[in-house]
Amino acid sequence: MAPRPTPADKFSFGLWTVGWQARDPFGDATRPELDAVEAVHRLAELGAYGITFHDDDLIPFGADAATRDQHIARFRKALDETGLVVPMVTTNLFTHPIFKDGGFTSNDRDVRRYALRKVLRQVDLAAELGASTFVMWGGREGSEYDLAKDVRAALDRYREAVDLLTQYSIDKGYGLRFALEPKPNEPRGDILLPTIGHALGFISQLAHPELVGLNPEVGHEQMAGLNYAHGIAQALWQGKLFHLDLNGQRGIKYDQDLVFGHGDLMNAFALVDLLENGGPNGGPAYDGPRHFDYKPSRTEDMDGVWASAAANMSTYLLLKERAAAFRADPEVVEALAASKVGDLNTPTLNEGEGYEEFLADRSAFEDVDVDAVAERGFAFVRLNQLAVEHLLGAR
Ligand code: 3MF
Ligand code: MG
Ligand code: MG
Repeated sequence: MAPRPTPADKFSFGLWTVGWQARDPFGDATRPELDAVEAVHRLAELGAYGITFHDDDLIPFGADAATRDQHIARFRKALDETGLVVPMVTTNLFTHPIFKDGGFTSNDRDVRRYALRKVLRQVDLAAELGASTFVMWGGREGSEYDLAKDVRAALDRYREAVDLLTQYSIDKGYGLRFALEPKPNEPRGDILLPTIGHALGFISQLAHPELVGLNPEVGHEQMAGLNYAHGIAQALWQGKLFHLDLNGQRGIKYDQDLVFGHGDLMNAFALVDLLENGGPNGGPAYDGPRHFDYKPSRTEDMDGVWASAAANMSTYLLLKERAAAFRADPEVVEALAASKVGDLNTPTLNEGEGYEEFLADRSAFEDVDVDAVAERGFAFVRLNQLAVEHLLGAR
């Protein structure tokens, strides 16, 4: 039996996920429009705790002030009725044709100024709804043609935008944290800040790096052939895992946005183990929302939409259960020790040891029996097979 989620599990969904009508570059919508109020109620019934949205998901682009207020009021009412919260908010700088060459980094200065104003308005709404994280996915910030984009100038403009936003949040007392979402390509041929590593490097150049972190997405890293669990581990190590987008992806191809776990299941297992058991003393390493950014496949009707939303949560909970069983299994404990996994926490140098003492230690180099040490096996395969057996419910 799949476990049932509760708000304590902190599952959240983008309004654009269950609301996706399944229009793709080759085909029309296969599903009707979904009212935001219904999305809030259905997600709450399924056991989610939060909902997130782009401005244009809730309020049609270009709506006048009165229409905008109405949409926000209806949404707020639904939140109040259900207890669902809005932990994260984001801006759409990719759908409208004005953003065809990007928002913050368009070659057209008028577009850049417009984009920044659109985001500032959404920052106000984020604060109004009590969000703590503001995500920025620069889907159109990039190019198809190398000579058409001065990447260094584009990064200057990107920084200028992020610096303005952090200053605005500080001055207004909003207390928001900004999370950049890397993606290598799609819809642009090449997107700026393509991976977790690029985004971390960019953050170090900002005026308020402490307020800017990451919102890494499973599929986006895997589209670049990268290991998502490793990327998340580095983001955690640098104190930059502000939020995350969970979904599934099968290899290096277009952004599939499958249900979480419906891609690389072993990596999803390692990820959940890291998030839930990778903290100090074996507790959670991350306590933010478990946010799903997936697309109910184009083949699904509305029942399939809600079944797929539930599938994300139950897959996560099943993996959490399996990871707990894995950690509690004495044979796993023994295998982890045999593989010296915990030994990596021991500093390489002795306490107080500098390079002089180190160079004087013959046992570290001159007296090492290199052949004997090289013969030691690590038994990683045995450990991984135990993980597979737990994942398959054989233990
Ligand atoms: C695209 C995405 C985006 C971002 C969203 C949040 C439409 O591949 O992942 O979803 O997650 O814009 O900022
Ligand atoms: Mg995606
Ligand atoms: Mg995403």
